[in-house]
Amino acid sequence: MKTSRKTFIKAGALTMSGMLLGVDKLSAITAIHQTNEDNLHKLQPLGYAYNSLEPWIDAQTMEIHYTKHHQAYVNKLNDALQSYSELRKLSLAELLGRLTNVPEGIRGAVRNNGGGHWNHTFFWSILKTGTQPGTETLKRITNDFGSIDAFKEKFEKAATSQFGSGWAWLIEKNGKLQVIATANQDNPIMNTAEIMGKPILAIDVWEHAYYLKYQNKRADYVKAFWNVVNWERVESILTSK
Ligand code: MN3
Repeated sequence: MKTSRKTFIKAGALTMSGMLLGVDKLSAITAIHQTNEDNLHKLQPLGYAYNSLEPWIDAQTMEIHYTKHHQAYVNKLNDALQSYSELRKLSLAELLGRLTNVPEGIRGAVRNNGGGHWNHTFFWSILKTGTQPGTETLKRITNDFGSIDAFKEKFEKAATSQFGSGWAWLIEKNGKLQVIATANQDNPIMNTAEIMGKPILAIDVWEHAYYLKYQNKRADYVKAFWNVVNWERVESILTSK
């Protein structure tokens, strides 16, 4: 490996120090850390049953999505990092926040699979039935979008109009909320992102996230998503420094 950890961190820190502070804290919340002695990334426990989000997201989709798709991102990320012991010491958020410093030979694999691991870990954490937007969430959304309905409309539009596979996000950037979409497994904590920010909420619009139940009707899945947003978690992310 040509890039030493010190050089790698220094180069990243020059442009990324402010942002990294935020994402490192976020990664602590979502516990995306490789804690074993081999520094391997691991699939985190889902924390709820596969059928918890029925009828809006079906148990079979959840099981395949988590045990097959998500696990595959984790495995391929570990494969890519196999001969890069220094990079394996970094948290996933650190790795993605300094993606441009990752050696070119594995950068694509880290972007796709590290992104896939981070995005899904985050996604599982913001899903729950039966919650309502909190006080701060309502205040911030109303302030930046006009109303909760105006926000939902904007988010749904980003999710349905994302061409092919990708994600729609609610992010915070410079203290303001905004809606963005990313292709494939890209996300707003990557330093290659067009718009970087702190992820507050996200929806996976890859077909594997909805096809078994909704087939080609992505818009129906996106509408149903509002029934499974964990607003308590959104409130906690929004109010965390
Ligand atoms: Mn997915």
